[in-house]
Amino acid sequence: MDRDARIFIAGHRGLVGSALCRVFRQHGYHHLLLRSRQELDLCDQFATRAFFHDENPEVVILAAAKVGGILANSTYSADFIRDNLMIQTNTIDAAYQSGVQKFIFLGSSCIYPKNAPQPMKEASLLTGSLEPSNEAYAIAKIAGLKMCHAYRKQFGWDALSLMPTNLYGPNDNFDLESSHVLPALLRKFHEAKQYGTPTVTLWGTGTPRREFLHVDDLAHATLHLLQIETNPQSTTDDLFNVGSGEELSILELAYLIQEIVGFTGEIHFDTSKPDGTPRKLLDITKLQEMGWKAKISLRAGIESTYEWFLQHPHTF
Ligand code: GFB
Repeated sequence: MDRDARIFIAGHRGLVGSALCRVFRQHGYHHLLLRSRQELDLCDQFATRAFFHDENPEVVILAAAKVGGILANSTYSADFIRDNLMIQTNTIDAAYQSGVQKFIFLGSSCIYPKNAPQPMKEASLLTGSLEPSNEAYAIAKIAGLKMCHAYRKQFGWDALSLMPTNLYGPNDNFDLESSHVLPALLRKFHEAKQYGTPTVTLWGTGTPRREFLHVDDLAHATLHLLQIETNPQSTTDDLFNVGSGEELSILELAYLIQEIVGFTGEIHFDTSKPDGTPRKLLDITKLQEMGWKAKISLRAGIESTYEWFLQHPHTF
């Protein structure tokens, strides 16, 4: 990919978009087109079309999305399906119509069936029912990747879809109601240590297993795919899992975060809160065979994210 390419990173202030900006700039990609939500509302079809018409990006990475943890997903399912369908439909179509050469759609590992064989291959898509707690979000993401697939098939458009596992890192959401588990536990253990609280309460039973990926590893995977020549005529190679290949239980994650933060009290469980899917490990063979693998260990990633959290107290 040309270092002068005009790259639109949609959602550049979020966890994923900010990592993309960081990593792309490190690699010399300087012509990044960035718009805050106030400057460009991707739910607005006319504003989105006008932006593409005026700015003519060559490459687009769609990292703008309505996202959240298990509770936000199940409580606000209408918001999750509506906003994501609008953002992605407007952006994908406007990008195609304006002549964008390469498009990357970002989804999530929750697109795969709840009971898919583990680790989950790309071929598991649409082979069974989804996990109910995030079905609305998953349906929107499936629609997005299928829309990219259809544009590729009908128009020969070079659109790829990446399905990352549970992400974490700088600029994550640390709000205890709407966040994912990793930032929530960093904050809970940190505040318990700070205020001398004897216990920290985890949601659910602690037994579900999850795979975590530092968001900078996802940004490198995205760059890796953009730098490889892919065949826009191929309709089989347009969906890629992105993960670390390692999983652990939520309780094991809690022990690790507790140690990194230095909390010495007890862990309790609030079993009135949902566990969600029992296991969610991605099969990453496809991307590995193309020469990519994650580099940041979970411990190192949590340590640096905790450092970031301490340096950005205004985020919580
Ligand atoms: O990260 P998380 O919210 O989402 O929760 P999912 C993962 C697991 O951690 C669940 C448990 O079993 C939670 O019950 N958990 C324990 C906690 N303590 C906490 C806590 O304090 N906060 C949170 N949030 N969880 C999401 C999907 O699923 O994963 C999205 O809802 C998306 O659609 C995302 O795909 C990556 O991993 O269950």
